[in-house]
Amino acid sequence: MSFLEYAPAPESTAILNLKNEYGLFIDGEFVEGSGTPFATISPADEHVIATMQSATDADVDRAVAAARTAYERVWSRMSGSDRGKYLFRIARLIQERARELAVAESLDNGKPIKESRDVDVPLVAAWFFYYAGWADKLDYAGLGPNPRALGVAGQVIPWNFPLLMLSWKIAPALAAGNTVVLKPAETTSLTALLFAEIVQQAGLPNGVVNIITGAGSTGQALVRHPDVNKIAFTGSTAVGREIAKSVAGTGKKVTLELGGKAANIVFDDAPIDQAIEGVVNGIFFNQGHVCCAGSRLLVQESIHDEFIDRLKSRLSTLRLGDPLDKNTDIGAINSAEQLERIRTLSAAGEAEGATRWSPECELPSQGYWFAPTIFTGVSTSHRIAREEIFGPVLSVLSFRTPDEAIAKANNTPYGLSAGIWSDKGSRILAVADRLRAGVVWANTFNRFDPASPFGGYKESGYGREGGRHGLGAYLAPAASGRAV
Ligand code: TAP
Repeated sequence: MSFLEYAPAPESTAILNLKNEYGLFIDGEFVEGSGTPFATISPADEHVIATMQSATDADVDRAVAAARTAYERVWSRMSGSDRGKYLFRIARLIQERARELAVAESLDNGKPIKESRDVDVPLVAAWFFYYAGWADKLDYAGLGPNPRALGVAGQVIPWNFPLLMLSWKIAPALAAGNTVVLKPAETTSLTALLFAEIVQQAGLPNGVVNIITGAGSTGQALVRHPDVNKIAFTGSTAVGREIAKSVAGTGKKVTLELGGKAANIVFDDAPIDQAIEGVVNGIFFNQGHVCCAGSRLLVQESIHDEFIDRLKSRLSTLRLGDPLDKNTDIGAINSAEQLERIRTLSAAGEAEGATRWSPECELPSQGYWFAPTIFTGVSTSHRIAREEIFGPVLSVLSFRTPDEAIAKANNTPYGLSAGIWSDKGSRILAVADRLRAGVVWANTFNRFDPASPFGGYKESGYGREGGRHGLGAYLAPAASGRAV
């Protein structure tokens, strides 16, 4: 058993130059908020990292006004190629500060440093590079010649990929010529504020990017603000539904990226070693705090027992512990609240008769931790097969035929992603065609590229982020009869 004991690694945080208190970032400056400040803590050991400001309705007004002025006076008048230069500058600064951003992200979120260092931060830079290249090519975004920016974009993001979700929101919005007010999640605001420093370093005109921290009520005030033209939200289906209701009839353009319950389907002709790695990556990457996580394993009956035995052996080699240790595979759960949700749903899995298994491991005594867990003998009616757990918990179901696999995979209110493992290209294409999921991976899982649109069906939301489609979400066709 190779689970590591949690041991702080203070030398890894030496690269950080964190402040004790962070302000709101409005109109190019860090300013005080008028709400009650709150602490952001490390989920690995619950120590306070810094104090954040809480934005009230009046602060939201200030931020939206700054974004409006920047839009009218500067950003909408700037050429696309000049906007692109700013985005390239931001992308390069992200690369220069990559180590620091990765350490801060792991500290604040709890994710393993090898993920923030090798996945999150490189993708953040890639997103800015990609959309920087689009800024002077908007005629090719799919909305006809001379498309217009929408104006001020209000953006609300979750805690699972704090910087990456920020880049998915801010990069296309700015490339398309919008200004933004972004609210990060309450438990993971730190790297958004480090990004605000990068915005200053890049010399971006004041008010083009504003970051307001606070609780859900801050997000609500932003979404409801009458001078916001576009809402981009990533988060839970419950809050997404509330947002859809509150903007109905206002003329605001909305994209919603919500939850998921992806099926990872393994056929008996799959390359088994590769599939085991893909299943592990699919559900245990980022502790399973991934909207497109492969949280339901559908394995063909003829290989079920062998596959589960080998999967268990592989899980026994995973290392859980200090997120800042380079050897860690599974870090901390982001918050006490999320830990409770994972525990509740796992208890429901046992109560409903599924068989629970975790490798032996001692969890650190402080912080929020949950051992990687597999449930076998799961049926489609079980809560753990239907509800998003958003944690390191895999529900295993079996199937006999491709038709049965497709029916089970589609038997969910969500439709964000799916995975297929098979040696036969024709089978992969035939099955992919019948899966109701926005993204289907073949013989891989959790791969992201800024050029590829991402988004879901059904309760997973609507609109696409990434690629040309993601740019189109921040544009409107040229007004007819008007020279633009
Ligand atoms: P939520 O509770 O929905 O929170 C998301 C964001 O919305 C946070 O910044 C939150 O602020 C804010 N918020 C809360 N209530 C609000 C309201 N009434 N109006 C406006 N904003 C509000 O989700 P979460 O727990 O942070 O994230 C987990 C969920 O996000 C999962 O369901 C996951 O599947 C989904 N997710 C989806 C995707 C994609 S791309 N589809 C990607 C990542 C995550 P506070 O943090 O202060 O509560």
